[in-house]
Amino acid sequence: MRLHVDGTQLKNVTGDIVQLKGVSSSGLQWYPEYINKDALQTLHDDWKANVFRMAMYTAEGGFLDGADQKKQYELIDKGVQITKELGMYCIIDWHILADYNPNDHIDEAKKFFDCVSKKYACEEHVIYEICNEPNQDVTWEQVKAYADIIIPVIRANDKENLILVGTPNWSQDVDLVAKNPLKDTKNVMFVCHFYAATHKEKLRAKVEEAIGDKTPVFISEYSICDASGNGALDYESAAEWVKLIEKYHLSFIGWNLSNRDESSAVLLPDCKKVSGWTEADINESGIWLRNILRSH
Ligand code: IDC
Repeated sequence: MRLHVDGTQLKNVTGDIVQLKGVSSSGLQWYPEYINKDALQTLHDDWKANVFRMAMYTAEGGFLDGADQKKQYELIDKGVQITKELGMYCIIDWHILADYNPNDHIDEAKKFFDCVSKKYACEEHVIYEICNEPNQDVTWEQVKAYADIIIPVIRANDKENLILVGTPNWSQDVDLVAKNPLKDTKNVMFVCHFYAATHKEKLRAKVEEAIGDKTPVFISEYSICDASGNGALDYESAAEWVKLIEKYHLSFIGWNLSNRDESSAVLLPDCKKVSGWTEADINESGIWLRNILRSH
């Protein structure tokens, strides 16, 4: 179960390359009901997912904006326990977005990651994602300053588990990482997100540049619609992304497990089931995602 980063690759203890593939929750503050054993079992058994990402929004009614923090911690606990039972990995995602500069809530982030890394230090399947998508004018230097504080907080409790670091420009600028490396890069990977109808050759070139510079890249969020999480699906662009994913054995996680009325939601808006979905319950992007997961 234990993972480590070797060069640009994620590996297991025997040194085999590991490709994590799975699904991300939507905002935990909006859709807590999908954090249940049967749902994750469906993703594991039927979708062939080996990782589940828990997107804990900080703003928009999330952890730092009115959500009951105890309940958010309990949900994470539940997800950690269920994924362990199922032999899956899980990602605890500090989902900054509207609150775009991770440094604005660094004290709260320190407290949060100190708490979860203490709790889950012995859980080899837990992965920490310390800032979903820095955006607006936030620079790599600002993200680095944040990461250079949060990573030691985690490492004081948990020496090994994988840590994912979001990159500037809504987690696209992975090419900047090598120009000014973090202080501690052990078992750290850098996040690229793509939405296939919006992000194409230019972003794929950044990923290739980053990997060429020895930066380990992890795709913790993507969809085949546009960057709003909605709009038409772009199968052609998505196929190019799949080629890149295969070429570098990149880990990849589809956005998002919900029945929200948007094309990135993998369930149909009128699907009320919280597990055990059949093809009749799944949205077009979900059908594509499930096929991709099942064939990798
Ligand atoms: C979107 C959700 C949408 C929600 C919106 C604002 O799909 O329902 O209203 O957030 O909170 C991201 C973000 C992710 C976004 C997604 C689509 O990480 O939170 O989810 N997206 O816009 N980055 C690029 C796209």
